[in-house]
This record gives sequence, C-alpha cells and structure tokens, in this order.
Amino acid sequence: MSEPIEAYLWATPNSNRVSILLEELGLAYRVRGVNIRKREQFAPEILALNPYGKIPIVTIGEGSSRRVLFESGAILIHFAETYRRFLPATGPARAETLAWLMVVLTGLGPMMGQAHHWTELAPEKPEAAIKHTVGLVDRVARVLDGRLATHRHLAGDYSIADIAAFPWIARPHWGLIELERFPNLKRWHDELAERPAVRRGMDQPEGVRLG
Ligand SMILES: N[C@@H](CCC(=O)N[C@@H](CS)C(=O)NCC(=O)O)C(=O)O
Repeated sequence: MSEPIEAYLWATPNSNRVSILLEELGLAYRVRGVNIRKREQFAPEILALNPYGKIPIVTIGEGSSRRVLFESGAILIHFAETYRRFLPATGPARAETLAWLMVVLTGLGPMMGQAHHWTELAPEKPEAAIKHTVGLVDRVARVLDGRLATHRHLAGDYSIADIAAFPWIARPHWGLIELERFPNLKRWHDELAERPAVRRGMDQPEGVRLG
C-alpha cells in the first residue's frame, strides 16, 4: 500500500500547484486546511513542519518514517521525479523544463503576489509600488505569451512548469493581467483549464475561496 500523503494547503496559487500535480498523478491525499488569512501558518505545528511558516507543505508517510516537503517547486520536482512524469529525466529537455519552472517560481509567482498585495490587500495604495509590481507582472506575462506563441506548452510536453504557472494565470486580476492582451497565454490557460485534474486541483481545499 502506498504511504499516506497529507497536503497542507489553502485556496492559494502556490497550494494549487501541489493539488493539481497530486490530482494529475492520481494519488490519494488528505488536505489539511491552513487559513493564512487567520495566520494559521504561524501555529507551532505548522512551523515545526516548515520554519518559514508558508504553505504548501506535504508530508509523506507516518511516524518516524514521515518525510516533510515544503517549497512548491521542491514538492513538484520531488513527485515528478518519484513518478517519472511531467519532467524529463535527463538532458537538455530536463534543463529546459527546469528553466521555465524557475521563471515561473521566481518571476511569475512572487511578482503577482506582490502586485496583489499592493493593488488589493494593503490598506494604503502607493502609486510607485503598484506601478513597479504590475510592470514586473506585465513583463513576465509578455515573456510567457511570447514563448507560447511558438510552443503548445512552456517546455516540451505538459510539465511541472505549466502546473506551477497555471494557478497564477487563473487569477489574472491579482496582477492586473488582462488575458485578452495575451492571446497565446489565454489559449494555453483555456486548454489547461479543461483538464479534469486541473479542475479538481484548483478546487482544493474544497469549499474555500480566497478571491
Ligand atoms: N516560495 C514558496 C512561497 C510560498 C508562499 O508564499 N505561500 C503563501 C500562500 S500562496 C503563504 O504561505 N503565505 C503566507 C505567509 O507568507 O505568511 C513556495 O513556492 O512554496
């Protein structure tokens, strides 16, 4: 029997990366909701799993053999390698997939997170911060759109690079992205949104909506 998997998530883009991949792999997992708006990520039991106090976190196994994974990129790579799916095993194709994964992990996600903070969450709305962060989101969206003009997916076949990007692009308003301005990104988004595993993954934790 396979080891139990627990996924500590909330209805956030980085969490949905993990739930999409677990759904794509057909793995059984139990969702543990961590409400970041209630600052539950700083509870001692969460900090004991990830000292950074961020989700997603995944545990595999039980008792003394339990392993803990955090950082969405590390979690995606771990499962992709374990099940040999959504990431080429070796060579240039693997490097290319990892390169686009890194663009998404370091460019798209953090910039959209900051843009969302300044345009929506922060009580004050400093013009310079909004202009700066929305400009950086626009830059990476243009790069992804350009790439997808000549490629069906970000790198080779559907991969963890696409899975990492999708939950952010599915919330375009967080970075003031108008998908109509990025027709290739929109085509890619609409295609992935039809995948049953993507739909199920985007629905986790069930019944929770962050906006
Ligand atoms: N680099 C981390 C970022 C994780 C992250 O920022 N998660 C957000 C939710 S999407 C979070 O936990 N926010 C609460 C906080 O930062 O305290 C990853 O990719 O897993």
